[in-house]
Amino acid sequence: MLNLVLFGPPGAGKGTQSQNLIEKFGLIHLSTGDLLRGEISQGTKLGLEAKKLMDEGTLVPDEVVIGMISNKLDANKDAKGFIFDGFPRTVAQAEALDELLISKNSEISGMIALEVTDAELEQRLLLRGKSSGRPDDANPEVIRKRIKEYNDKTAPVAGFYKNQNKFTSINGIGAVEEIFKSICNVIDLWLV
Ligand code: B4P
Repeated sequence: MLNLVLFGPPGAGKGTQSQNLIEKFGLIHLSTGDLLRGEISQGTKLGLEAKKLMDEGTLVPDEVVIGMISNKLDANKDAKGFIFDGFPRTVAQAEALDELLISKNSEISGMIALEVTDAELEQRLLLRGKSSGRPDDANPEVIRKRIKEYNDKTAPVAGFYKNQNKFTSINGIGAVEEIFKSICNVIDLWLV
């Protein structure tokens, strides 16, 4: 089973690369950002609570996102594997994910981190904000808050996978197809 954690700061290209990867490897895409936005558009209680935090660039509580992922794993028992996009975003989420997978006789194959400079991230998110309608992309202050949340709470997750010898970092700046090739080269090594 191929279980990939696609990692990187907001706007690094995790969602963009996931779209190509699900096609090539037949994986289920689990994006906590997309799942939360789905709750918001359906107007659920969870969505209403998450919206306030997301609009200001703050992470949603661990138990909320862990619960969503747990439900999705249960609902896709026959999957060939998963791409975890935007999850885990804290060390507590990474520990919970390991436990969930162990209980299903599975494990993370590896993490691939997309390296992108803060200046490039800000530019990409502001550009997307012009057309996406996402409140968290439209405002430079919120974008900086998201990058700070990443540096404070999410960056340590890389260490969690480094300790397990499951961490690879690649350059996330350049043409989308070139970055996709670099990711595939790493996955091919795992599949040997
Ligand atoms: P996410 O939805 O995960 O949003 P993201 O980090 O902005 O996305 P991504 O890195 O996927 O960027 P993309 O490919 O779209 O999170 C949003 C919020 O949800 C968080 O702030 C948080 O509040 C909450 N949340 C989500 N998961 C959580 C969790 N686990 N725990 C707690 N809270 C959680 O790319 C961005 C832009 O760059 C696009 O416009 C794209 O076209 C462009 N781009 C991509 N690759 C490019 C390239 N190579 N060159 C130029 N542009 C490129």
